[in-house]
Amino acid sequence: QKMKVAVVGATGLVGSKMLQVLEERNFPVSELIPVASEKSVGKQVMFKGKPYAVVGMEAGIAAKPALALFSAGGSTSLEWAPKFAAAGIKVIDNSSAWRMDPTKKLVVPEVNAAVLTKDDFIIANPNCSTIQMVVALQPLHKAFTIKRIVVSTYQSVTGTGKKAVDQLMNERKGVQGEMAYKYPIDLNVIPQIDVFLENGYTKEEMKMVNETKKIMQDDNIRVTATTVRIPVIGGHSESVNIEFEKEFELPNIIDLLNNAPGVVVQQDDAAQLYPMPLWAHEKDEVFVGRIRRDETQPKTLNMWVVSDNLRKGAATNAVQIAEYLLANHLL
Ligand code: 11C
Repeated sequence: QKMKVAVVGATGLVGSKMLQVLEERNFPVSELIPVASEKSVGKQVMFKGKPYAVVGMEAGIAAKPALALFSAGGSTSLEWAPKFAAAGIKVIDNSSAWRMDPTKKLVVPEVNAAVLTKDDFIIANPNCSTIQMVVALQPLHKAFTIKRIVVSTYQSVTGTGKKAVDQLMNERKGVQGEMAYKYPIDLNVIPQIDVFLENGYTKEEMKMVNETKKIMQDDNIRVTATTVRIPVIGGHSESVNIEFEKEFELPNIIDLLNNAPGVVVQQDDAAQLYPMPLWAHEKDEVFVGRIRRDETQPKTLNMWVVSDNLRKGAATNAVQIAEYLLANHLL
C-alpha cells in the first residue's frame, strides 16, 4: 500500500532528517510532497535520488497526502495541523503544540503505541530528550516500578537547529556570525534549554517531567530534571538516577535492557566502553551504559543514556509511528 506523504518543514534540520529516514527505512511513499513556509517555496529537496519542489501549506493540503509529518514549529502546527486533519490527512507532529493536549496521543512506539486508534488525526511526537529516556526506562518500570527519576542532560546543539550548529562551527573557526544562544557555546556549557518558567525550571525541563508521565501512563512517577546545552553534535546524553519501588539485581537490569526494543547496552568497564554521541550519531537506537547501583540509598540505579536527537529523538520516532499506523491498518 503505497501512499502520498507530505513532510511539512521539509527544509529544516528535522525535516531533512525525516526525508532521509523515510528513504532509508523504505517507507512506501508513492509521491513525496515537501511543504514549507512561503520563503522556501520553489526550493528543491532530494528524495530517493530525485528532486522535488517545495510547495506551500495550501498546496500541501490540496495534494491530498494520506500522511503528513510536521516539523515546522509550534505556531505553524497549531494553525495548520487541524487544517490537514480536517482534510482527512493523518498528522504526526514533532512540535510541542499538541503534546500535553488530553485529546491527543503522545507516542513513543516502543512504550505506548497501543494507545493509537483510527480516530487519531493529530498524533504528537515527544521531545527528543524525553523519548530516549523513556525507551530505556520502560522495561525497568514494568519490572520494578519507578518511583522517582533525577535526570541531567547534556544536549547537542542540533536540538536548537541549524543556526546553533552554525554558531558552534563559526566559533570553532574564529568567525563572527549570528548567535543562536545568548552566550558562546564552544568551550562552554549552558545550563538553560528553552525559556525559564515561573517555577525556576526551563520549558525543556518541564517537558521531561510532564511528557514522561503521559507516555509511561503513570502520574505517580516523580521526575526532576536539569537540562544543559553542550558543544556537541551527534546526540543528547543523559545521566539518569532512578529509584524503584521494588528491589532489583544488576544482572537482571542489564538483561532487561539487552532485550528491550530499540535499546543497545554498551557496558564494559575494562574496555572503557560506554555510550557516546560520537557513536550514537546517525543511529536509530538508544544506547545505555554506566549501569550501576546508587550506593547512597536502596533500590536506586544510575545509568547513562545517549541517542541521536534528530533520529530517534525526532525523525525516526515519527516514521516509526507512521509504520505502526500502516502495519495496524490505522491509516
Ligand atoms: C533541544 N529538545 O534539544 C530540544 C529540541 O520540543 O521538540 C526539541 C524541542 C521540542 O533544544
